[in-house]
Amino acid sequence: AAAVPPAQRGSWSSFLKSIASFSGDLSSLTAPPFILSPVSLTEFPAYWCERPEYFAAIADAKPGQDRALAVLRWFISTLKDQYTSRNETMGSEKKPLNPVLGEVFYGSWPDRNGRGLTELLVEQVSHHPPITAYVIENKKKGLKLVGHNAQKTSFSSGAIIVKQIGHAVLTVNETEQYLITFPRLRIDGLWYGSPYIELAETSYIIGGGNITTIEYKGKGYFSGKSHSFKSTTVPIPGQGGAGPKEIVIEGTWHEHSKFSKGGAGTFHEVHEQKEEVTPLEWTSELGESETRRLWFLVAKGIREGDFELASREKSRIENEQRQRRKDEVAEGRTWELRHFDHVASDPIYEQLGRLAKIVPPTEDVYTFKGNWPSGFAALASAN
Ligand code: 0T9
Repeated sequence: AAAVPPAQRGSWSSFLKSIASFSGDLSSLTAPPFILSPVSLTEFPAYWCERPEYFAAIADAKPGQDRALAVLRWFISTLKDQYTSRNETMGSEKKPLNPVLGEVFYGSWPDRNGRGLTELLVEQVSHHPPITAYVIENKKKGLKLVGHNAQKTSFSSGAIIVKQIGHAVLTVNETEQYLITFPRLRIDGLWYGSPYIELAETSYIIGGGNITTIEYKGKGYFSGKSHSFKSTTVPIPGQGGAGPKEIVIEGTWHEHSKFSKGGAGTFHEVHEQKEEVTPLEWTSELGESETRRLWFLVAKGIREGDFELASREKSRIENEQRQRRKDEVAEGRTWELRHFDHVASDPIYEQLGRLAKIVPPTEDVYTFKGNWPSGFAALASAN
């Protein structure tokens, strides 16, 4: 196990044993320090918008096939950041901080070249199991993405298999809706202490008169390359307009993809320039549960190798949470979500999902209350 520091070999192998004999919520297992990331999962939805020009381009595309491809291009443009960026910045995939209930993250990307201000709001809506809900909005372009993510993990021949639960709905001009589902993950390289993600199986983008099915494969399949995908876009029967019946795109999601049917040339080239989110500045309005404020000392401990500080602070946060839950029970209260309402089923998911026979046929949903913190209004007027 080359990447494991000698002093942590014992704890890494017991961590691996506990994963192997465990399925469900991995986030609560204690891992050795070298594999810890100082970033909480509530920051992950920012990956949807690190290339904001592709998000904005959805609004500029012609409704129909052009727009379906613009949605696909934006989606593909996020995958490198979503699934390989920890390897690039920290040397391998790392275990993110496990968000507490009510943890929030707010941020934005500035309006540049007329693309509009992009705003992000994230809330941890469940702790056990971890569920993260988010909204991304570009008001100028009339774009709004609302989604939630959870994971079901299992262990199979040395790898962690992560089934993503949840979905996102992108609304264009308050009328056109696209249902987006997420791929399955396989986390390999565990034995050597250098985990990395490969994507597998299928995810969908359904809406605007088209269905796009994206298949993911690793080394030794379609093209022999890691991080390969093949997408097929077809008109929804009775809803499609003019244009090719079927558009097929093939390539790798972290580098280059091209049309192999219904078009020609490059579809997408992942460039190096990405823009990290600018967090809203800490204010008393955002409160103690703002992720970077909440985890500040834990993150500092992890970054600086002061694991005593990290684990002391982590225990403090966890104990405080346990106490809150006890108090709620004692006082007959339940935790209220700040920005979302939990609804047992989602008619948009059901209606669009049916068109591609996706499973499960229904899912719950977190609808946004529309209450952006006032800090965003200042940003919007500065733009
Ligand atoms: C949604 C993304 C998700 C979250 C992370 C599986 C994982 C938690 C969920 C699916 C984002 O849009 C995309 C990227 C990475 C995913 C994480 C990778 C990961 O390892 C963790 C899990 C919970 C672990 O921390 C497993 C233990 C760890 C030691 C392996 C590195």
